[in-house]
Amino acid sequence: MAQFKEVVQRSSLHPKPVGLVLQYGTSGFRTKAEDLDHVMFRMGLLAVLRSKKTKSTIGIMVTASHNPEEDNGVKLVDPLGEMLAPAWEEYSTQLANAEEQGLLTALKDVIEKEAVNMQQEACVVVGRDTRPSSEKLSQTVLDGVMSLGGKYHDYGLVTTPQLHFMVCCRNTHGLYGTASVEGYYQKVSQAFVELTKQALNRTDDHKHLKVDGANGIGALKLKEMEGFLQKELLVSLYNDGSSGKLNYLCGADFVKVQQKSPQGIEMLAGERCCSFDGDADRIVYYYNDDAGRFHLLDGDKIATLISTFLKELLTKAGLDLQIAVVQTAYANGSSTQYLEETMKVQVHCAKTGVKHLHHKAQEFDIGVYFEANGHGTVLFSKVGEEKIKQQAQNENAADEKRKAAKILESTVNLINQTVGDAISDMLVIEAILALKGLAVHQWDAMYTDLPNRQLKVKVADRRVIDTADAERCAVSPPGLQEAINALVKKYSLSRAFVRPSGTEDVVRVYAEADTQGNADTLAYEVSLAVY
Ligand code: 16G
Ligand code: ZN
Repeated sequence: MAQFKEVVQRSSLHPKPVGLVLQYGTSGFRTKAEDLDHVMFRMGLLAVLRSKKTKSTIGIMVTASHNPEEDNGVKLVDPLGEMLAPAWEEYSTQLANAEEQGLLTALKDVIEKEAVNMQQEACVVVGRDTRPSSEKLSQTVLDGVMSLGGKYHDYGLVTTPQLHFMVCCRNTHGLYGTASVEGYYQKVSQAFVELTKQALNRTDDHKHLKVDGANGIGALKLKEMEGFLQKELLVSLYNDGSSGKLNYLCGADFVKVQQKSPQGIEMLAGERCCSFDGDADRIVYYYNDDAGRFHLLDGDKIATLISTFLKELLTKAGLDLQIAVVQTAYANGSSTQYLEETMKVQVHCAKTGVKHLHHKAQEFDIGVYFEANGHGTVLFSKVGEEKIKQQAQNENAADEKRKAAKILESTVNLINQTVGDAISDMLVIEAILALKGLAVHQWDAMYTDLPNRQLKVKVADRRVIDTADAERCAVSPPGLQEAINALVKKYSLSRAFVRPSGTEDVVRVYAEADTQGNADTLAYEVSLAVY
């Protein structure tokens, strides 16, 4: 077919390095930018097939998130803004790894297996982060899309969650919002302003927030958005990309891993600060106390703040909706205990990786999910959203109840339900702190994190480790879990687990215990048991 002739011709402009093998992992493909040209072209092809198959617009985001500037990556976004379906992750891997002469066979294989109707129209939308390599790589994606006759729209520089938002808007015919960057700013900022206008006695001091933009796309987009926020938030932006290098000594991942403030930000005692990651789908907060001690408020603290706020509002609004928090094994034990025992919120544990948490959170009327690293959001079921809307307009309900339901309604509009979103999460947090009149140290004081330690261990083959129970139990190699159990028993308030990384060739070890010394020792002892 003429269609495929074009694919072959154009593919020769994006040759695959012979022998290079990559895998569509938890965050799509990610490696050195110079090794990704063929992958981009082929993901353009695959997105066209996925679009034909789903009869919907599909998204492609060119980013390597918190990785170093020299890296890049690519992820496909499914019709409602969710992560790509697992079977298609497989196809992505097969297509990316086919040698040049096998490309058509691999492509036709997908068409056949999925019974893709090649007459169906296709539409793909593309976005990219600020990496120097991203522009060219996103052009290559478009080349792939065009060579299979797909239509496209190039959103250019956008955050990952903005691209997810666009995909969802396009496939829900505007119900979720207007599929433009401006539409995103309007929807989110309107909800934010509605919420913060109801916070009493808010001074400029309360409105002030220091943001570390990781020298990335989030900084750029936050600047664009500022005008929409009607001075309800006063942002001082650091690491805005004007001079520093992307993710270098800054950003959410740096702050979370190093447990210290990013370079370039000056923190006065008690000042609220936050960091985005390189594609603005993660956020962590932090502050220095009066003694100059650094305090991190990670995804667990964020989930706790948001779920507590929502639960209180549900009670006030007289709404009987089921709320749950989804965490991973990395969630600090104190957060789980606080949620279950003090807040009486049900908590579930999912495997690491956004798609697992997202999937679990969909089971509830309101599902709050966050990874400790700061990636997360809140999902509302159709029924849940509907009940909230009805109560907000219910003339027969008491004022108090209606008011609480209205706050819930604005919160729903403020949240990007497609994926974790640093900008939207930041505004949710700021609105909650404003409405509850909480200073950052009061939020922090909801519970105290148990000391913990993470280590990576290099092993010959990390795949020999197999886990169960949302990665909290090692089922192979034999004897490993027993060894971990015996080590954990030596300490109090202790817990430890190991899991093979999905993004690096290492085994990750996590341990927590009553003191930092004990957490460190336990992590070290467990890492020895892994060898
Ligand atoms: C990916 C995941 C992130 C997870 C991390 C774990 C997405 C979009 N991203 O970056 O959620 O925390 O992998 O990495 O799912 P690891 O398997 O190397 O520990
Ligand atoms: Zn990211």
